[in-house]
Amino acid sequence: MSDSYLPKDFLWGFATASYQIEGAPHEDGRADSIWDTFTRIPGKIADGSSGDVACDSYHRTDEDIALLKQCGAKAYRFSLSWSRIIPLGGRNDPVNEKGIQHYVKFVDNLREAGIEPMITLFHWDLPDNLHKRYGGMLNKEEFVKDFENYARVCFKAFGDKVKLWITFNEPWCSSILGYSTGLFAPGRTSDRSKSAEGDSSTEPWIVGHSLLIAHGAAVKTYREEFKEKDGGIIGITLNGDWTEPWDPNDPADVEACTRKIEFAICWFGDPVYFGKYPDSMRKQLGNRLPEFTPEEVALVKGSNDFYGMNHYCANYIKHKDTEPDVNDFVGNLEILYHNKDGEAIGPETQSVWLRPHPLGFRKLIKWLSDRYGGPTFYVTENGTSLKGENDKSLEEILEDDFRCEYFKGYIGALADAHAKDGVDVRGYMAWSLLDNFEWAEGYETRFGVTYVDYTGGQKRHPKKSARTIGKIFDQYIKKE
Ligand code: GBH
Repeated sequence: MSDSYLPKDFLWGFATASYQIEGAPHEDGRADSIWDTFTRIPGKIADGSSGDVACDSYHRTDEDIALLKQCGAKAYRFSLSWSRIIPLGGRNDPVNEKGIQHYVKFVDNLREAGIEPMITLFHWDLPDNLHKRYGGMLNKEEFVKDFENYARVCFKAFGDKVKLWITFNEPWCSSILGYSTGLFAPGRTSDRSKSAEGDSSTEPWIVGHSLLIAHGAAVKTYREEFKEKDGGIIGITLNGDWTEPWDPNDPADVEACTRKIEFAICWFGDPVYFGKYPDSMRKQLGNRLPEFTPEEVALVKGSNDFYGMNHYCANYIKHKDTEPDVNDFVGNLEILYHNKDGEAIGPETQSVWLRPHPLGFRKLIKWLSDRYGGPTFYVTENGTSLKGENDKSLEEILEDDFRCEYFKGYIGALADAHAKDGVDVRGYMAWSLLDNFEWAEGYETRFGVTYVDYTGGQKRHPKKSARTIGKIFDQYIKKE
């Protein structure tokens, strides 16, 4: 055991997202989100599934809270379904009291169980009507006003009970996977073999800009109208992997590592902390990357009370000598799982992109802490799938030692970042409380510390990792 530690009042728990767990898509007045319509398009989801039932968590809030308690969780990060709260989405559309009441009760029950709620306003499930009505996230003017209105409705309804707020989960995914590769809703791309519409040379950058301004607008509203009374904090959650050079002796690979992080993370982090996009992005994308007006800089710069960090893995990076393609979004480089000497960055999991490399967590959080002047961090997601898990017997699945080792490695690395590198980190949410609808991968990939028996009455079976996380934190969190 290392001598590293985490602070006394460290908040740890689990994370989920509405569309991935709730089901009940047409209950109590909910309308379609872009994920409801996207999953109906043949070929978009690996197993042809959707979130129609998912973990049925809409009807099983008591069971989910009981699980959290059993794990010893101190906090729970979940997202609100905008489509339950304002089914048609817009600022002039009706607010759905039943949707609000569902979450009020849920938040009350969490608090009664001694579990601190952390709310994500937007985890990708945009009301479909806004997408159809005016182009959704592509339409900055309309989208920013509608998101700001939705955020205010939520602050009003839950602000007295909820002290931790996240505006957007992983804007990179909404922008790139939704508007460049088309792997995620709404599935736009300029590649006509994948979709009939879109222009991936411009749209992802426009969408990213809309999300940043909408984040800034919601934070301004919180600070002006709620913060003093409710005393909470608000930030944005950014995803990003660590990078190691394919050839550490090649300065071009070393430089490409930084560029990769700038394209993946600083695209959003730099505007929030510095009020501008990274130079490397401006250089490659030119005027395809929107400019901030002075009013927008004022909204976005300084808009984080904390940095929400989602982190899963690391990659090797190899530079490219060729001119960047107009559809490139990674920074004109190759992302690899092996280095020059053939060494793997980490073992395989069920997710092609996810190779565990715990030391990368410590390095990345320190790197971000240095770049952004030592902000407070909340780790809002961290976890792993496990190769072949879905094909194993229940008995084997429940002994998920690989996932336990993952959490030991990553939480240990976080404690090192805190105790040895001086990073100000105050919370950690494991992804995820439950196996759930893993977006384009459907139900075949499982990330839960709890096994969900989708065909066996949705029964929940805690895996070994569900019990292990609490023990790990017990070792690291200072007692006094
Ligand atoms: C998180 O994103 C999400 O917030 C969460 O909802 C999800 O369930 C969890 O990951 C597990 O996947 O499609 O090959 O181009 C993590 C960051 C970034 C990981 C995009 C997958 C897509 C790789 N994600 N990445 S690919």
